[in-house]
Amino acid sequence: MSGHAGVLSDDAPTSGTPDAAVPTSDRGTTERPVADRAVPTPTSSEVPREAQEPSTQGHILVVDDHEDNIEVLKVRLESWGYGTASCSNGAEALAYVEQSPPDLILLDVMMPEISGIEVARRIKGNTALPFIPIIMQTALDSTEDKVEGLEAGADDYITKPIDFAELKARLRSMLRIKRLQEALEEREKELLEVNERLRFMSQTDGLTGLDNRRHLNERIDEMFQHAQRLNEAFSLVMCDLDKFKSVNDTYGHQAGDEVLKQLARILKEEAREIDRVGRYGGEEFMLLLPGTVLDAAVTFAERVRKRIEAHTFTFDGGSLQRTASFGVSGWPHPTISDSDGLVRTADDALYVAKETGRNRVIRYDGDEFNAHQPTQHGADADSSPDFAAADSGDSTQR
Ligand code: GH3
Ligand code: MG
Ligand code: MG
Repeated sequence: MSGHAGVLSDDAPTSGTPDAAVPTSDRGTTERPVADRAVPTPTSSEVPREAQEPSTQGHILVVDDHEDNIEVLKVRLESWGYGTASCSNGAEALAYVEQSPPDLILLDVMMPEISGIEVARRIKGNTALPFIPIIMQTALDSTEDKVEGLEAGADDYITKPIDFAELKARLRSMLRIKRLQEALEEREKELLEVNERLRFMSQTDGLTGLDNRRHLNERIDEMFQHAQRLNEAFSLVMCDLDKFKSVNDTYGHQAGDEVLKQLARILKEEAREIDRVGRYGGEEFMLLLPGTVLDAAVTFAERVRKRIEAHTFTFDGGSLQRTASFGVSGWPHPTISDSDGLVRTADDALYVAKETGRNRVIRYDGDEFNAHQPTQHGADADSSPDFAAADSGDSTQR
């Protein structure tokens, strides 16, 4: 910073402050516009140092290492209707601002230890703080200070000795900017919230609160790539309620909805935090199990199957029991090279589970699965693919 000795044009204070009390390096604040000061204002002794009366105009923090400068500024600001506070050094100012961010800071450049420029830099660098306009008080001829101050993040400057009419105008202009900035931030916050709500809605199944199909598909791709990158196992479980149509037919759609919600809750409870649980379609659910080998996924599905079998679904006007069928596939597997392959093979396994009697877990490429493949058992190729329609043994219990 450039030297300031004698740079201020108003070295002779008129407020009665003994000259000796004001170092020549940094003084002379506020005294030039004598005419302006003719307006009777409360004397400094009448104004509490931390006048905190709420002000609609704004709360201004005056930072200056000279008590007399602070007093004169505070008296003036309060006479204009602003609330004020003051700090006499940089460290104090930084602590104050973090504690209770003011609406504006009137900041002296020349201060020992932490300069005003450093204070401005730290305040503007603190992203936790709201936008606080900083008006630097600089020496009249110190272009260097002005440039440095503005680069440090100060929003405006005013030269000493301060012209109060100019100060008043600059305060108003800065506070206007602050209000605009706040309105903008508020709008931005609202937009972010709306966006977040929309994102949630676009990814979530409205009935069960689980991931919806679109989100599941995105997650499978991500998780599959992640598994490949780390060469880590990744399994997928498809779960479909058995004979669910008859729930609707017998008890009505609302009862059916309630059953789906309760099933979703069971699946969520059984899954780990890192698993993804979603509703793939009507009464078909998908579970993505990262870091899980096929054997473990089959064990998991079997546990869920038993829990569903033992569960009594309750709804307004009754209760019922239901079973579910499961298809499980896992990567790595020689015939599975992408996420589509993982979904398809789990779906194929689910199909076999339905075909072979429901209320069971079938693993892709396991013995039971292979025993029911058309290529190995030609006759199967002609069997009806619509197992819902080809309903023989209703395995559900009520
Ligand atoms: P399967 O054992 O072969 O799976 O037989 P299913 O009756 O469960 O299967 P199907 O595909 O024949 O019928 C599914 C039923 O699920 C038909 C449809 O009305 C019902 N469903 C799908 N979505 C919803 C929903 O959101 N709420 C309700 N209540 N029912 C639904
Ligand atoms: Mg079903
Ligand atoms: Mg179905």
